[in-house]
Amino acid sequence: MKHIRKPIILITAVLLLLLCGCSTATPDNTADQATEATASTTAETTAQSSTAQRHKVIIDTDTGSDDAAGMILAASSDRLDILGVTVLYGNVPLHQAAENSLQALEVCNVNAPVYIGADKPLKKERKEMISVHGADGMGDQNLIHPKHDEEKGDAIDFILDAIKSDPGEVEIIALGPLTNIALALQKDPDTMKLCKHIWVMGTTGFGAGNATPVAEFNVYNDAEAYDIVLRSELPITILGLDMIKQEEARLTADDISKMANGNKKGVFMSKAFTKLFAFYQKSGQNMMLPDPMAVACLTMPDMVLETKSCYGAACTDSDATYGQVILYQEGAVYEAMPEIGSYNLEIVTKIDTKLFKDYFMSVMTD
Ligand SMILES: [Ca+2]
Repeated sequence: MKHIRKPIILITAVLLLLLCGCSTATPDNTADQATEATASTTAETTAQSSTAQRHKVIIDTDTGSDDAAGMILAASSDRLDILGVTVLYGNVPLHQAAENSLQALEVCNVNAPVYIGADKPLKKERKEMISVHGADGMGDQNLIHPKHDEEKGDAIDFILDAIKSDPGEVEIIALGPLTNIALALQKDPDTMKLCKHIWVMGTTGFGAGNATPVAEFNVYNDAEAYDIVLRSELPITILGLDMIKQEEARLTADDISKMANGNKKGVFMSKAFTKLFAFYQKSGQNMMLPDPMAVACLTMPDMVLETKSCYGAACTDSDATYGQVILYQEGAVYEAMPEIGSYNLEIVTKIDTKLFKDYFMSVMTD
């Protein structure tokens, strides 16, 4: 029976992915093409197309230094409109994460509201850990005291209101645990169905973990939240650790020194990376840039050379595998493949690492 079922699963998956517009690294292609087909003049087509290419995003983040660098890429890009930033626990205490976000925005002269979200995982007890980014998440350099304050409102309400007021247009870039997004899904699943796309830095990809041998830090912080988001059927693209670990994509001592002599953003980040870079150097490694690479999937889409459709499930019920995300790849043969019917995520499987690094450095130095 399984040999008969597989083509049906594949056809269903392809149809679903086409409907969701998430079969490639640039998920709004389908929407763009549809928009262009209805335009009556070339001028209208061009205008609509360039508008469609700007992503309206909410950045959901646990702002430590690499999140801040990702926000700087986002705030420096003419491809994105940042509607707001929602913070949650993870790297640093909540209000510190908000302040770090305001710092990153201020360095780019971008004013976007910053909202406070979840202070703990859905079910798991939260353990305070010493951040590898420094106690303040930004290298303990006393960098900037931002002019603006965090907003009074709640992050979950902000996410839902933003999606409600622009249905089908708002995308979320998730750079921390997925607790805020899971809470929004629990509070108002119908509104969340109108979220255009979720871009996620998380999971091990097809490689090893960093929280445990099988789990990546963001998933390990709240695997229950990942489970809810993966089951939501929202279009999701995930960038995993395997892509980020590639040597050519890492920051070297030479890069840090170029940033220190670069522009305002480079000087700021070279200082903010002090503790994180030292942490890597202690074990003789260059520094990974997880959150900047996740943001660059939108701001430098040419860097994404390949994605694969997968069915992903987060492990929530075992100490040993807690936070592992099991990925069933489209086209692979699994003797005990569950009857999934569709693939629920796209995962990035090939990055032009040189293009990414050149792009990152150009934002910090040009
Ligand atoms: Ca993060």
